[in-house]
Amino acid sequence: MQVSEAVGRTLADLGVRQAFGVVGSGNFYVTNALVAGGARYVAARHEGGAATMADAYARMSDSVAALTVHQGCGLTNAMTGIAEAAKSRTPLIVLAAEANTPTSNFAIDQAGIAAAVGATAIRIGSAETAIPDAVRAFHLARDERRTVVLNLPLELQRQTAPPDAPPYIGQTPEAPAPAADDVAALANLLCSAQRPVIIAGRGARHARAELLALADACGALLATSAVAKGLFHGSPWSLDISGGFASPLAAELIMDADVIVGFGCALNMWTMRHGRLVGPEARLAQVDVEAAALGLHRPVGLGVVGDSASTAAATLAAVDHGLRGYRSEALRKRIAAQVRWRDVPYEDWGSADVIDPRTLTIALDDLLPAERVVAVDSGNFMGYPSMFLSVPDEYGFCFTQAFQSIGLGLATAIGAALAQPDRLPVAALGDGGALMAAAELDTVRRLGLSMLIVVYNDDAYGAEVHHFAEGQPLHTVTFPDTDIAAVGRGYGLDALTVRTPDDVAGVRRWLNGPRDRSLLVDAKVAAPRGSWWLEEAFRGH
Ligand SMILES: Cc1ncc(C[n+]2csc(CCOP(=O)(O)OP(=O)(O)O)c2C)c(N)n1
Repeated sequence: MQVSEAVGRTLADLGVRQAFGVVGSGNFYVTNALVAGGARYVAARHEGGAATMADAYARMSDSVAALTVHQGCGLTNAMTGIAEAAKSRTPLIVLAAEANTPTSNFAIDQAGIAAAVGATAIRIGSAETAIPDAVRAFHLARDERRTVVLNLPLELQRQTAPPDAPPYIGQTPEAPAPAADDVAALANLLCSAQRPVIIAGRGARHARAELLALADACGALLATSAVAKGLFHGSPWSLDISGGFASPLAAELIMDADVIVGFGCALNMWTMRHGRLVGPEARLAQVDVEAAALGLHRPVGLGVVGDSASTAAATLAAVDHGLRGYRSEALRKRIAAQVRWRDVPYEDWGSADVIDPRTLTIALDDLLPAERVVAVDSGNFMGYPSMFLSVPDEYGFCFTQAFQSIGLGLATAIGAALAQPDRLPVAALGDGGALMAAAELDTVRRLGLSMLIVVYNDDAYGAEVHHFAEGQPLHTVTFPDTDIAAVGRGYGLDALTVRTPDDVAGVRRWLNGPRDRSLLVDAKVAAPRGSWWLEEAFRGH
């Protein structure tokens, strides 16, 4: 078997089921070998899109995904998405062909650029080590949650790899169990709290049941970081997202907490609003599988190394049960009536020409089936879908924002749609992010997805206009009106221009079927001022 074939087959045997990429001469064979081994391959129209599709697929399927790219320029095109995946600790394998002759036009320092964005670089060292190298890449991705760039030197690819034993798959090693002293300290902290709040992050997405039980025992309220939105959906004690997207009531209750425990959550500036959500008397604790994560973003009085689910379960066994904590019947009613953003009164900015983005998003929340997966791009608009659309669980929201790049939202929605095929995929984009990634509208059509793409179109880089302009001329960040609905039709999608609440009826008609094509909504949105959450978030940007 040739090296390229052996690598593709090995990864497929290890369980890589989904790959995305752009095929060129150098990654042709390895991609075909992956497919021959049983993986599905999706051809994106740009490597940047392919990288984020793979990232989102991995996040929403809890599996290792693959990205396959041509040597040199294929990899550089993918770098923004790779950086996002690496910062998010997404288990992803980037199969990157590599030109090793310095005079090749494609030659660059691939290990160097991978390392520069926080990915782990591995090279197939020889034909003899091809299979063990591929196995190592897989284990680094799955077990250490690394984004691994596996470089495949061109001159090795056609050599013969010696047959090797079938790859050892094994289980992901057990996450560390918390130390007994730490569990006792955490239990004491929670038992002593009058108003405890548990905040779950990405690292606790698997720990819903354990955290709900622990919160019930000690009377805690529950919130998530943005990437874990949906985790506590359905609990009457859920405050939804903690941070800039928190509703006024959620923010008030978190600020009043006397104990905050982050499970698998960095408690970073976004989740804690630069610390403003931490009251002066609040005691903080943090649980994470990695010691280095404890206290990294803000000091914590108690740091526990441990897996979120097993730590929550062990702590449950150690706390007194039936504590009242933060909970009361009056508070339950207040949360039910006020915690959702859509229940917060606002003055509508709409006119005959433009729709208020809140009115639009609330109307969509009413229309769309509950079983949905929402992907959000970056920009001034981004809070509207994040705050006004509810999602059924932690697989209902895919937030590729660790690198704060615009242009990742559409590819995120594609990857999430394939990982959650029974849900309605919703891509929420700004006009800037949508046009940056428009090539992937072709991928949406080709895959036959039934996706709702909502473009919050203010004909501007609204984030810059509202948050950074400070008296600057605006011609570098504003654009003439663009008919993005026509762009969508050009790619073979259904499309609709929305200016008023009545126009949203077109979405209902599409939902009623046959939905054989995706629908792009070009929503001409009112943006008389910047979004309040970014005003706050960008202080000290
Ligand atoms: C790749 C990249 N380029 C530039 C930026 C800076 N930036 C942040 S938000 C933004 C504007 C986005 O515009 P749009 O998608 O229309 O959303 P809006 O802010 O108007 O709601 C820009 C250019 C970025 N974050 N990422």
